[in-house]
Formats: sequence, C-alpha cells, structure tokens
Amino acid sequence: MPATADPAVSPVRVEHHRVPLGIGEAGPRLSWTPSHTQTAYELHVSGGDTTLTTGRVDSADSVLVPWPAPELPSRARRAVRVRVWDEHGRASAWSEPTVLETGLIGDPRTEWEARMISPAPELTHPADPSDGAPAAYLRGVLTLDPARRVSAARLRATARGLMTLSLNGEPVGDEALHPGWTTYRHRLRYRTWDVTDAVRGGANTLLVHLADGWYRGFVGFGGRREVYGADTAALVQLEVDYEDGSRLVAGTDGSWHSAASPVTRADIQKGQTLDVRRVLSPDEIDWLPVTERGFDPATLVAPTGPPVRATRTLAAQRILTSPSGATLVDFGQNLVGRLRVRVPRAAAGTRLSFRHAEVLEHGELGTRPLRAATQWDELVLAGPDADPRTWEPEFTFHGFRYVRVDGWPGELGPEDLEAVVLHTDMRRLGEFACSDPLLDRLHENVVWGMRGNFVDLPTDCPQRDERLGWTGDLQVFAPTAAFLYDTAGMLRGWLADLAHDQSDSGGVVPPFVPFAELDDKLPPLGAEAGWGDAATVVPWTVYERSGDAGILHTQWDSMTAWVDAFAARAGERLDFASGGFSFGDWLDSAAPDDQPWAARVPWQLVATGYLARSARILARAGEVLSDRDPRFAKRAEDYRALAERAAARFRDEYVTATGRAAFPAQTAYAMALVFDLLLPEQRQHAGDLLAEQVAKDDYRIGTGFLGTPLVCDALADTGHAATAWRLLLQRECPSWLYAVTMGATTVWERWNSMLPDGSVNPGEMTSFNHYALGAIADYLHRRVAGLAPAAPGYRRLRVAPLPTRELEWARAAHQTPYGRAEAGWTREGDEVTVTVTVPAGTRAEVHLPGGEEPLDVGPGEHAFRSRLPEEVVAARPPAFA
Ligand code: RAM
Repeated sequence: MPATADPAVSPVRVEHHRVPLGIGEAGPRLSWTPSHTQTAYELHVSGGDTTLTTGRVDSADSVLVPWPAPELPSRARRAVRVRVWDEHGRASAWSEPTVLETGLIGDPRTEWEARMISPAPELTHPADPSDGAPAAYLRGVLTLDPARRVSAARLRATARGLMTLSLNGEPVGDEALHPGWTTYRHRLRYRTWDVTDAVRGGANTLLVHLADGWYRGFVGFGGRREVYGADTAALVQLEVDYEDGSRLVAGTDGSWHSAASPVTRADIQKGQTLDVRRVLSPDEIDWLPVTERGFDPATLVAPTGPPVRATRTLAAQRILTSPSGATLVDFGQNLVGRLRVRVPRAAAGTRLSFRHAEVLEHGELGTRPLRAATQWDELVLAGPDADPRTWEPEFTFHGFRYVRVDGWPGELGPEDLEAVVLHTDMRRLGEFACSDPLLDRLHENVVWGMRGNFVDLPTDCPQRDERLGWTGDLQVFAPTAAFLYDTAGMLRGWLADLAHDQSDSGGVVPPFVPFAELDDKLPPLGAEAGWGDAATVVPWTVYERSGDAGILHTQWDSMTAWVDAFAARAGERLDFASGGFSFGDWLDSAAPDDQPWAARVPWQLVATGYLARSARILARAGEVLSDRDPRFAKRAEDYRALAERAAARFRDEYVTATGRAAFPAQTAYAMALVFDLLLPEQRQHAGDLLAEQVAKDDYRIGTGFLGTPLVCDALADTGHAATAWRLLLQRECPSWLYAVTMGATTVWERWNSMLPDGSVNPGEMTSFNHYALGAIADYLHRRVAGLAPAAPGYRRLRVAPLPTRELEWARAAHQTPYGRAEAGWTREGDEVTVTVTVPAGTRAEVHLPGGEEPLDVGPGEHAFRSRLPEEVVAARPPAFA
C-alpha cells in the first residue's frame, strides 16, 4: 500500500449478513475493511430519532465491533458510516452508508398479526402416496387506504413447506427453497422484503404458492414423509407505513382462500410436475376456504445468513443417444439445481419427462445410487401457444450431470435446456490454483461439492434419498468451507438448530441436524465420535476463520453439553468400553463395500482422540471467553484436565512408549499427531512410522472420513512433506486424484464410488457429490500454498508453503475480514520464490521452505527467495509422476 495514498475504508458490514434487511439482532456487530493500518475509528449512526457518533475511538479493531448505539427495537432503520485514521494520523473520508433494518424482535405474540393458514386438505392429497403431493395456492386481498401515501412497505413470510410469493402479480424476492429446513419445532425462519414500490392504494392481492418441501415431503432415507406434520401452511404479514405516521399490519388469516395448483406433484426427492392445462385465470379458479393453524410465534427467527438462490446457469454440453435409444443431455458438470426448459410448441397433453442422475453406467442413466429419490420432473403442455414459454420447477432440486429426456417433440437441441445452479448464496472468499491440472481439478471439484451441499443446510449429499445435515461431514469439511465461502452466517443458524436438537436428547448431538426420526431401524441416539464433535469443531472453526468470538459464547452451552455427554459415554476410565455401533473412521478405503464402519482403527481409538480434541477446544474457548467473564477460566481449566486425561488414555491404550501405534494405520498416527495426543519425545518417531506406513500402503490413502483431513498435515509436521506430496499426487485408487482421472467433477463419497472399469460401486450407498473427502482442500490452502490464520480472523497470518519438484507454482488467496491476503510460490529448479500479500492492519509470520529463520512482515506485497527443503530435494521422485 503506497503510504502516500489517502486512507480509505469499505462500507460497514452488519453481523454476517449480505443484505441487512429484517435482521434479528438488536445490537448488531459491525465490521469494515480499512485500506491502511487503522489506529482509530469513528462510527456514525443515524435514523429514527437517533443521530449518534462514537467520536474518535483509539482502536485497531475493525471486525465485529460492538454495536455503538442503544439496542434497536423492531423495524428500526439506521444508516451506519465509519471513518478511520491511519498510523500517520490521517483520516479517511466517511464510508458509503450501510442501511440496516431490524425485523420483528419484540414480543412475537403482539408483533405478528398474521395467522398460520393451510390450504383445504383435499387440495394436497398425493395421487400416489409414494410420490410428491400437489402444491396449492393461498390468496388474500389486503386493502390499503388510497387516500394516504405509503412511505414504506415490508412483507415478511415463512411456511411449513416451501413457498413462493407474488404481490399484485409480481414475484416477491429471488430466493429459492424458502424458508429452507430448520428444526421447525424450535426455529422457523422468516424473511423480509421491501415491497414499497409494489403496493398500491386499494386492493392488493397476495398469492402464495405452497408445496411440501422438507416439512411434509420425503425426507432422508426410510421412505418417510410428513415427518414434521400432515399439513403445509404459510404465514405472510404485510406492514405498511403511511406518511402520516400510522401503520397497517395485516396478513394471512381465515379470510384467505386456497385453490388447486397446476403443480400436481412437488417433492424435493421425487421431483415435480407442472400440468399447464391446469393453469387457470383467477376468475376460473374454484376458491376454497383455508384453515387457521395453532402455532407458536416465538419459534419465528430472522435469517442469520444468505438465502438459497440460483447463482449461475450452465449450458448443455452434449446431447447423446444411449445404447437403448434414450436421449441424454450432458451438462459436463455434476451440479445441484434444476433445469430451465424452453417449452416447445406442441399439442395439448404432450408429456415431457426429465430424469436426472449424476453418472452414466454402461451408457445409460445411472439412477441406482439415487435409491428412492426419483429426481423426475414432468411438464404437460397445454398447446403450442400456451404460457409459460420457459419452465423451471421451483419446489425441488436435483443432483445431476445427466438428464434423460422423453417425449420431446422433434429434435432436442442444446439451446432447449439449461441447468440452473442453486446453493446458499454465500460470499466467495477463497481461491486456489497451481501448475498441476489434476490437483487444480480436484480443488474445483471440492468447490462444486461445497456448492451442491450448502443448500440451505450443510448436507452430506444432494441427490439420493438422504440429503441430510450429517454432522460428521461438516465437522471435517468446515475449515475448507470457511476458506472458500463466507459460511459464518449460515452456520450460525445451523448451529442454533444443532443446539436445539441436542437439548432434546440430553446433550447428545444427533448424527444429522435438523434431526428427525426417519427410520425405525436407526440405532438409539448415542454420543457419536467425530459426528457429535461438530458441536465444538464447527463454532471453533468459525471463530478461527472469521474472528467471531461471539459464536463461542452463543454455542458455549451446546459445546459443553456435547463434551459432557461424550465424556459420560466414555465412562469413569475414559475407555469407551461399552461397545455398540459407531461410525468410526467411516468409509475407510479398506472397509468392505457393505461395511463402511469396518475401518482399520477401532472406533474407540477415534473416540478417545476426539474426546481430547473437543475438550481441548473447550479449554481454549473458555480462555477466549474469560475476557468477558472470569468464570469461564475455571471451566476452561476443567476441560483442559479432561483433555489431558483423554490424551493420556489414548497413549496408554493405543501407543507404545516410543510412539508406535497399536493399530498401525494412517488414521492412528495422523490423529495422534494432529490432535497433539503424544508426548514430545514420541512425536518424531510416530511421524517417521506414519511415513513408513504410507510407503507400505504404496503411497495410497488409507483412511476414512475422520482420518483423511489429518494425514498430510501429520506428515508435513514431522518433516515428511515429500511423502505427503506423493499421497496427494497419487492417481491410483484409493487416492484423491483417482476420481479426477476417472473424470469426476465433484468429490465422491467413497474413494471408489466409481470402479476403475467405469461401473458404479455395488454398495447401496454411493454418492458422487459428497464433500467429506474434499476436506483435503484445507491442506492445499494452508500448507501447499501456505495461507493459514495464525490468529482468529487472520489478524495474523502464518505463511509456510510446501513447494515440491512436482509443481512449478501454487497460490491461494482469501478475502479475510481485514482485506485480501495471498500466499504462494514459484519454483525454478530448486530455487523457490515465496510471495505474500498481507492485508492492512495485520502481520504475517513467514516460514520459508529452505529452513531460514521465520520472518515477521507487515502489510503489503512481499517476495522472498528461498529454496526447496532438503527433505524434498532428497526424496525419491514418485514413480507415477
Ligand atoms: C452415510 C453418508 C454420510 C455419513 C453417514 C454416517 O449416510 O456417508 O455422509 O455421515 O453415512
């Protein structure tokens, strides 16, 4: 940053919101990004009857700074600006104002006038109980006094089910799959829209289109629907402020009407049918009464993160004819979303059918892995000129790369279909690139896997009859996710769900969140190592990556309840002796296809390691929180003692005095090293034995979900980066690059979801879009390129790249809360140049690969000459490279 440029500052960000409209925080924290190192700031808040400035505050803080004004009531609108001073005492100009507005944060029983209403029950009976049920319409007319001028109008809405909304014939908002899936009994998310320009004096017509979604449709495995309730329902409230200061609040109630929808089946797993012949004009519609539903408005919550949206479209790449003669469309990318179809001109009654799948098997659509999720959409035409001219089913989503099209009149062209990509519309933060095209593609596959599985909630997979918020999957993937996208807002919401679900079961975190009893065959809830630890690891990761210590405070009770329940399962001696089923190092590459739990290491080993890890996180979280309240310090000590006991227990049971693992396997060593469970004198030997183990395993990965993210770190930490490189660049199965060589465009659930001969793994659980094994991308960011946080929110960076002779360069960039950071290296021969960009107000510790003394550098761009580490130079080049 040239010192001569005047300091400048970004607009203020509000909590983790992208658009702070209808927020739930009465005292939202504020962040901004100064261009220069900040020594002081001033905040200015105006709106309502408030105008307030903090005056100049001597502080370098710019991330999640406490709200500087009195707590906000409902519907408060404020403009917030900031200016900053740099190290030379120069002030920036005031930032552009950010306007924030609260939602309904007072007593929900008085703030919500609207009632939850359901369509007439006969409208939503499924024709076939094993398929989706029809959607329905709800319609109401709200009358505004035409004599008064409107100054502002807001619409707030939510549903038991999925909804779209229109006001006076115009669609409201661009969200998809609203209101998503939360633990409905405790939390039902509403959104707020500014509809000032859409309302008019006199009658205003609101139309809700309502479908089953997660609330009433098929959820998870086991073929269950109506998991939350037998009736869909919606709640819509319109609030109009007139210029004379009066306010009208009206919404859904018994005066509304319901009607049949032309969407004759709609389900997340099964797909959707639109029968255009049933599209009627309002005067042809047979309006039926609605039913008011009892409902606790205290469950209504404002969103903490962005909504699901269509973020891009992909064109069809190829149209093929399969061996059996079917027409197949290939989008070239396994993705999550749905089709947008250019509706052909054809006779009424023509049926177009679209079946979606991730892979082809023997040239045909590979639908077996979908199990009971048919992912089948259908459009029934009403004649050549009938509207609509394009169609996108709004109440479903599919995981697919291929679509089988039946019934298309004439020849299908690539321009007739596009794929609409849906996911939670988080801000993209991180990038990685390197000179190896396969590794680059692996990273791209991880990004696609994240897109496809961050669809309102973080799921394991987006395609088969599962799509659940499996806690273990997120637990391992959270660091990668937090680097790639701004996950803090979305995960805050999901962690609130986790805490509720957990309190329903005495602190035990259910294996997926939101939890639902899906299958009578499921074992009773038990403390599940590596899965339940999402309760500690996810908030800790959010804290580490975003600097949000508040999340530790909010989640503290959930975090401690989990560790207490987990320790209780371990028993007095922490020996996890009671047995029973556990996922363990799930999907170990050595586990038989039909026994994903049968890993090389016993689950008790994994559980003891995780107990130490989670208890240690609590010890550290307690220390962070002791700044606010000294009582946390005592709690921190207790959890530190528990962590040390668990680590000692791990050593006693699973490690010899010299550091040899009792179960010689990659996961055993990697966990011992990365979770810091060993004595200092055992570490190097354990690292050497891990490298030996990897060599014995023929430089192939030998871990499941839990061990996978740890192995390369453990190797690099003990001077075996070259071995980590051989694992990373391995192409034979099992390895990360094996799937890439098989043409994968997303990360798979199993190391061998597709077998080398192109057939699909025979196991009944085979997804081609699972993010868990993609957790290795965190290593690519932190270690390969060398961009890691050394302090929460990257207020300090640790740059310690790991170059190799196999690559010419690698780099990563991340939009930290303080600004853009970058790290990377280029290599010529054995000479390496390390480049670093350090954001204003932060510093970096740089560990050069040649073993030089670490450097401490300030903001700006830096380049350092170094060389390959001895160990990498000495290493034998991999035979397969
Ligand atoms: C399967 C999936 C999921 C995993 C659970 C334990 O349903 O592989 O990702 O978390 O098992």
